[in-house]
Amino acid sequence: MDRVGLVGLPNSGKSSLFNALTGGDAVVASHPFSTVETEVGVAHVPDPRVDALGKMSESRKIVYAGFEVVDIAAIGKGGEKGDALGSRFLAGVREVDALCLVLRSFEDENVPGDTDPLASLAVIELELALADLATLEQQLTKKRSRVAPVDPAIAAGLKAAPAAVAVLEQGTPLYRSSLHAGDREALKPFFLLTDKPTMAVTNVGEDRLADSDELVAAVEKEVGSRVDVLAVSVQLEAETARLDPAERAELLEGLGLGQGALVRVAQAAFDILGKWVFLTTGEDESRAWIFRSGAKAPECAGVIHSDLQRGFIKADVIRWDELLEFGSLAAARSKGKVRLEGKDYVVHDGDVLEIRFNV
Ligand SMILES: Nc1nc2c(ncn2[C@@H]2O[C@H](COP(=O)(O)OP(=O)(O)O)[C@@H](O)[C@H]2O)c(=O)[nH]1
Ligand SMILES: [Mg+2]
Repeated sequence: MDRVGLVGLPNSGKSSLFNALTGGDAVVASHPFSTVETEVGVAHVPDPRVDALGKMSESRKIVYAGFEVVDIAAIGKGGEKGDALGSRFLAGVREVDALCLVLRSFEDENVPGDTDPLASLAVIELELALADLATLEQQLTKKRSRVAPVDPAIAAGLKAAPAAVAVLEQGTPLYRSSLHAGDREALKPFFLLTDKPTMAVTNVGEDRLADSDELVAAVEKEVGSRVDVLAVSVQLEAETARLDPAERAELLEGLGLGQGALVRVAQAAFDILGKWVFLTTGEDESRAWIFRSGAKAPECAGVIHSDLQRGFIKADVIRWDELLEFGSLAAARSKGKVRLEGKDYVVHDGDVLEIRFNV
């Protein structure tokens, strides 16, 4: 499962966002450094496509796509300088597949901390860039003292390192830079923090929801086009997280919050991670599965089970909304609307698959 790490200054609303996404009970506290342990939870993404297919097939079970949310221990200014919290923070960031920067934009005199999202962004990015700079300099020093030939992957990384160092020395994260894709790829063996797909959430106060677009535009202008930015009124969303889904949907709708933060954050996360969703449906279950965008049918079959990839023969494929029109796979098949696709079929987001296999 993909892991998305929440990264932000103390009191930016990370633990509240964690709760809003997972429906969980992370410790929400109003003083810095109270949540130093990293929390991990799973966000299940409500998906009307799965609901509709489940109804059509009278499925006993509905399974949504999920991703892991990691509430990473807060950083403070100077946190990278090797103190316990700093190293725990960096270890937490290193373990995730994507970063979600949480930028406080709500005013509350009872909650200490900066409320300017751009100021928070600058602090966070500097911390991350400095950590990456230290990693690369370590690698380059090691290289100078090395006698034995280096692993080719590391050698390619070292070749790309000086360009990355030049960017990081400016305090600029790599996800903002114009480094070539090839160089970014070559740097992979160093597990750099700012080389990860990144998104940002500005946590707007419930009283400033109307200013959301403006806040988002300001952050977008600063971080550049590679970072997905969205506004979430985190506390409001966290308060709805424990309601049952129908009640929650109604409340969010009433507040003008649409599908809510969970769906929007999930969409952005899957987008920056390059992930799509395919679906399966039957009496047992209707289910959403996450796969690498651009993957072919056998790789998708492997997401369900490795046997299905190993013994892959063909896949029956139909788009979810087309299938709904026919009311069943059998009906769609009898009208010749189910395609039989082979090993080279590139699966689309929203495809319903039935895998034929033999092991
Ligand atoms: N008024 C207001 N308070 C918030 C909002 N988001 C978080 N808070 C409060 O800010 C404090 C810190 O939030 P928390 O999620 O623990 O932040 P963390 O330190 O980043 O994990 C808590 O008291 C929250 O209730 C918000 O959107 N509006
Ligand atoms: Mg916290």
